[in-house]
Amino acid sequence: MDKPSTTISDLKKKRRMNALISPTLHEIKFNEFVLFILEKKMGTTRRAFLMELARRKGFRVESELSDSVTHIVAENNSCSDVLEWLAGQNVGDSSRFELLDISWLTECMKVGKPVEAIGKHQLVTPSDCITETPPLATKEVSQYACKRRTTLNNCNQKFTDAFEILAKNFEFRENEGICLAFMRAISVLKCLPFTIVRMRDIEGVPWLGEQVKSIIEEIIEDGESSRVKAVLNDERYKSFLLFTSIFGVGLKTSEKWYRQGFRTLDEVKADKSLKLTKMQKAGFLYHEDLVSCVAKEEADAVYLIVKEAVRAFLPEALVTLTGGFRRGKKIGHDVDFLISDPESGEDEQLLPNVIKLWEKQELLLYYDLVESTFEKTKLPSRKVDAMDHFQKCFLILKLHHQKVDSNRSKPPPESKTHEAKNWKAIRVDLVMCPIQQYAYALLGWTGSRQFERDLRRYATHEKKMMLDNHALYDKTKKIFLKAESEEDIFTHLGLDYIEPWERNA
Ligand code: DCT
Ligand code: MG
Repeated sequence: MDKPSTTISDLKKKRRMNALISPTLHEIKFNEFVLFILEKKMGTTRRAFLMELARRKGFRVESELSDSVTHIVAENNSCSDVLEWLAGQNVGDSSRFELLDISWLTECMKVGKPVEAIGKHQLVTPSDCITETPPLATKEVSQYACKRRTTLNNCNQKFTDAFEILAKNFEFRENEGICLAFMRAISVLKCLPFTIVRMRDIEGVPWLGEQVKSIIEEIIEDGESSRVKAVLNDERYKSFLLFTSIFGVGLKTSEKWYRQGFRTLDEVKADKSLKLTKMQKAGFLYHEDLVSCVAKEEADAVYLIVKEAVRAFLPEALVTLTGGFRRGKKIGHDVDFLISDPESGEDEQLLPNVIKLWEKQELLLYYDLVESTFEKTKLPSRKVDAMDHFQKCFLILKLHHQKVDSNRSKPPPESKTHEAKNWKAIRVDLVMCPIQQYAYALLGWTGSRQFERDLRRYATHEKKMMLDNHALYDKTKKIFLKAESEEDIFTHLGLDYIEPWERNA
């Protein structure tokens, strides 16, 4: 029998759908994104729902694949699926579109604004991540992160995300050994220029033990790891994740609160008998801002504020953005700066002066000034994770929206009716170092942590040298090696120079 022609109920459904799809008048808040949501493998109803939701949140969403579309969002489609579909759409050069997975849109909807599209959100084109045969003999992958080039283009995010969760869980259980094993696996997987699709691909890759391999195998076969799933449901893991998200709360405090029976932040907040440190009080007060990551645009705005304040006292001072942002990251949990003055050499008064200035300008929400304990003759620390001895200040700064790039500076919509909060709290680290130590401090504060750990391990085990954020000591010659630039330090160590954006190990 033929399929019956369109019924009344079909027509009604279609009308309902059209009503949903046709753009209702919502204010467009994020002009830099023009979205198109792919119906293929998603279905009309879900697509209509998502389009409406995104429009309500202030996104511009096109019903048709018009010339203005910048981002295509797809669900359950691989990059090749989308490219194949685009090929049939007669849209010319399809490389102008950013192809994103639905997980990106979901995250945007959660926070009510665009989040940065990172590796896991991107439908990576096959040319970026080769899936056929590994292009390099994996035996050539060094055991040292400082001998590998690791950009932000992570072809194995599916695996590294899983291991990040497992590593964190062992960190929460204070099992450093297994935690480090997972961190090393994450680090080495991030440098592979191909996506692992079969176990043969990782033959000879260092740091992938039996445990790690069995998890990789499970993810290849089932798309997920049962161990990761169990951790995500684990009560201790969930509570520790919440507690440690508070600035000033580490493992010790989390353990204490967990033992006291707390499981949520509201439960902690409700207990008025708890003694919180000054840092934790600030942590709770600005929690919402501090957990919403710092965007590059915000980091750039903070840079201008820091530079202006520093130069008010030391006009010749060097102010350098370090940490993840120097490695090219588009988001971070804080903004790190290294300050040095070629003129005065050392100026212990600079940070106190900057603090006073910001207090006067009402920009300072919290600060902790740590005095220098640096001694020029001291040998570099043997500890891989030792803190350095420079004078530094950990602070929370008030960043006014108007200081950030105009697109992002729009206050949230409720500001029209309420007294608006027109700023965001941002975690900032300032480190002051003598100019002679500048190259070492810069290398140390640029990270990543795993890169730094391996630089020190390499210096110790391969070169009989000792490296930290202040100096490099040659144990055979019994001399400190001077360096004017990071390149000098790599040369002293006999390493090829690795650019900051290749240190995302
Ligand atoms: N660092 C280090 N050892 C530590 C702490 C920090 O080598 N124990 C270095 C590495 C990175 C740099 O200092 C800045 O530290 P973070 O801000 O914690 O790291 P990040 O890479 O900037 O990451 P995020 O984007 O989360 O701020
Ligand atoms: Mg940082």
